[in-house]
Amino acid sequence: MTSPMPTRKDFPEGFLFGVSTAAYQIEGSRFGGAGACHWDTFAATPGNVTLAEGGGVACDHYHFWEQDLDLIRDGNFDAYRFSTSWARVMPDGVTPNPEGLDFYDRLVDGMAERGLTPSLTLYHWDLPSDLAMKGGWTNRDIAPRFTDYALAVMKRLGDRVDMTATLNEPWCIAWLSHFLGVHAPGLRDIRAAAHAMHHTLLAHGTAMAALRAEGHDNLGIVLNFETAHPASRRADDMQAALRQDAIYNRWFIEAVTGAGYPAAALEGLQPHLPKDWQADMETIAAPLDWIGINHYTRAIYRAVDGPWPAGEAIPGPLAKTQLGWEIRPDGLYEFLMRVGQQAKGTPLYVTENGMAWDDRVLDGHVSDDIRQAYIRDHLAAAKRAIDDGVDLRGFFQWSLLDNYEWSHGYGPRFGIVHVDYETQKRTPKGSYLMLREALNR
Ligand code: IFM
Repeated sequence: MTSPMPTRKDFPEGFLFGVSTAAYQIEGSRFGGAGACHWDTFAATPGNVTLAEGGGVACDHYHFWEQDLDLIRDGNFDAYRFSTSWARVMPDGVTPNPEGLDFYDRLVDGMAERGLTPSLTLYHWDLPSDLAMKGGWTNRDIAPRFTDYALAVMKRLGDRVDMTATLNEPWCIAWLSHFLGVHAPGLRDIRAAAHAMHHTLLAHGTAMAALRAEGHDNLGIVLNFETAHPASRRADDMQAALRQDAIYNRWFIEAVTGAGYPAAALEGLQPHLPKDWQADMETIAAPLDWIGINHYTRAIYRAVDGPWPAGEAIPGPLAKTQLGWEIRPDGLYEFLMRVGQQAKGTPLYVTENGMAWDDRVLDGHVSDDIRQAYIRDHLAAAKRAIDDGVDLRGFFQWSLLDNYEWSHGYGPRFGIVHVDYETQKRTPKGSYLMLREALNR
């Protein structure tokens, strides 16, 4: 049984309903003078990405952006969460590309013309290759480089964007990419991972201070959270789940809210962290105006033999999405309550939530009943958290469009709007029509 669809009037006055995207996943990295980024080369390396697909063309949003903004406006959404591509704004990582900044200028003006609130994310994973070659997130120098980039973007757009996040999902930037090796640069090395776990946060804190010094406000960070349940009540399985929770769900939120790194993660990571990391913790705990929560699924962990943090995810019993991710809306409620406590006084946003399905266009329509149920249940979970006292200010669907799903290529379809990648035709799915009706102003 699924929840009835909440409507706009079930949420507090001024609550922002939006959609989210990310530059590399939709724009087309070969257009507009963008430089190479580490995803271009990661994808071009055999074995990393399904069909070795990259973001060269993607949804060609670089040319279709007006039509895409029209879709957001016509869906009765209030806000658009987008990211700027570092490799488009600074093709070599340091030198501004006026053509790239002009593109985002037009995009933000286009939002204003359509009455949409712009929510900017400065880094959603397209690291310029020249910086990747210098060690990327494993090199401490990334903090000043990222800060310069953030300042350049905000100098141009800061007068018109309403809210700005430094990083999207530092767990993915650091752990998924340097320990699990699933995302660019595809490393599997605990020292590289520990350095990236620290340097993402150092870059965030350094940029926050610099942006504030320039008078920018409404600054935050977007973190992803995934429930980690133990496979059994056995002590070693419980330990594996707790370690996973510490690395995934505690490391970043505790550091940015001033609680430091959790002991359950330091136990294994401390020997591999950069020297004198403790001296950076104050910078990392820069005051936040808001926190973004991305939530999709839960995972079940069991202990395995091997060096720290030894544990592996096993399939769970719940209904699953196209990617095999379990559907569990209670997890969203639980994390909203948990982060609401950890960051008391800081407004929260659900900055991403959605699901992949193998959607097809039939007679001009895309029926995605399973996504409609997913959206209803997750909006109901968010409403429950608000009713229970959480200061939640908005909810962004992932994603506006079907798009490039990183190492899975173009197979998984997360959009509420279907994209035909041959013709670039956009077809609103049933979920888009359901939301349009529920958000009717
Ligand atoms: O597509 C991604 C997005 O880039 C970051 N958050 C999770 C989404 C689905 O995997």
